[in-house]
Amino acid sequence: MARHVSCDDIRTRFSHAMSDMYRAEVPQYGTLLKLVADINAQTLYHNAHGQDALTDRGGSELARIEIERHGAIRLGTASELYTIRRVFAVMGMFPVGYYDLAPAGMPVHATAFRPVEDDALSQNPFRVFTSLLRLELIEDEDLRERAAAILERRQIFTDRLLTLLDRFDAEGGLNDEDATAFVIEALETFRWHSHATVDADTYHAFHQAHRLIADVVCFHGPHINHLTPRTLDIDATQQAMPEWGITPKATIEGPPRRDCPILLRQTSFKALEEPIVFPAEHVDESGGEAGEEAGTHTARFGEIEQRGAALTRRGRRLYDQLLAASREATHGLEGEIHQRALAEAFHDFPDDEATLRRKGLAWFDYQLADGARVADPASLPGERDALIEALIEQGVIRARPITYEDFLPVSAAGIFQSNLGESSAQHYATTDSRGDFEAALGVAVEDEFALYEQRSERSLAACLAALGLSRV
Ligand code: OOG
Ligand code: NI
Repeated sequence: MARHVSCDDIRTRFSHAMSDMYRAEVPQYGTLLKLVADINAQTLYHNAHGQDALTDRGGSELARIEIERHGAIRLGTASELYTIRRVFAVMGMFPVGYYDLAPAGMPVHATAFRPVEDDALSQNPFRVFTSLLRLELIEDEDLRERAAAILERRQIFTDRLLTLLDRFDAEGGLNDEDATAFVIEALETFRWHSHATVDADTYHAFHQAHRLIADVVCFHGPHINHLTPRTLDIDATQQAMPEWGITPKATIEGPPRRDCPILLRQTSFKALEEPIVFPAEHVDESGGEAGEEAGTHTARFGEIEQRGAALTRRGRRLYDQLLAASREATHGLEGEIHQRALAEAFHDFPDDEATLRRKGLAWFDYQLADGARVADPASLPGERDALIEALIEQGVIRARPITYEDFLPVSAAGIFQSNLGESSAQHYATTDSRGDFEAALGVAVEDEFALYEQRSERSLAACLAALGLSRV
């Protein structure tokens, strides 16, 4: 039997193919890639510390920056979500985290498909924020039923892709020829379709209920709506965007600029108004397309992100608290003034690595320093935390923040909103719908905190074992 291509390789082939497709479809994305590459090169040149932090994990973090992207799609039905999970599994991407956007006025809930193992993440941490429309939140019963019927009729996966998924599940992998076919077929699901599947009146009725509903229901498939490169300096990138002919949204989502970056900071540029074609409302006698109507749709946009340290549950609680408390102080502010007010509001969030580690606010990865040896094992403290501190102090092990690989619901809502229009947020009664989401998905989503904890623990255990100190 022919050898299987690794899931990591299929993911990389796919993310390159997707990037090429998106660049061809949305030329501004190509401009954004050049700008980010430019800023990253400058940042590395001017900031030896940045380079040090990125090269530390065997250079992997630096290598991955250039290919690192995340994208987003919006699905319409439970069965689409179920099948997309199988598609991503072929690429070594698994659902991590649950994001309920209803409290932020978006009728969707979501997960992020991404690699979870250290090796896979360092090869290519490609992620796709995948949301599912919550039809039950459409108040108008008639509209709700029409949406369900339209979605029921569409097939967003090619037959050949479905066959390849069965083969992957049966044989545990795909050979080279099948992997190539898989990338081509899977890409079809993410492609833009300029022909709407419904007439203009139907489109406008959904659009009126919520712009997101029109975007999900009225097209042949869940077009990729952005692909986001990772910048090492989001403030500089945001500032340079206008010179490159790109207009960013007014504020950067997420935590403020800090010495020790945490979580995720994001900004986007406005969605494009793109020409679309509505099919004829009534096909004329001759069956011709005389009634086709032209229109426009705004869905696809550009985004950049800067990633920092993953926070522990305690760190995340503090972040959520400070962000909520900052609302009043930052309300209505934009740009630098907004950043300054936000930084002020985050004054109580420690901003050095040692304190973040000692207070258990962020996750760290532990590595033995080159040629590390414990001079006098008997003198080391017995208690685990004290032992770790002593080993770090003696330069035997080094602790580095683990990069945050996930998303932030408040920021995601901000990104959705800036692209759908501020007026898009509606008030939805909040019900616990995680169970529904997981039932549709066919599995429970992985807990991101548990994943970070395992990675941290594994790296620490490996250090202690190598030093012969595993007894603690
Ligand atoms: C997804 C928006 C969320 C992010 O980076 O937080 C997102 C969407 O608009 O479909 O991509
Ligand atoms: Ni995004």
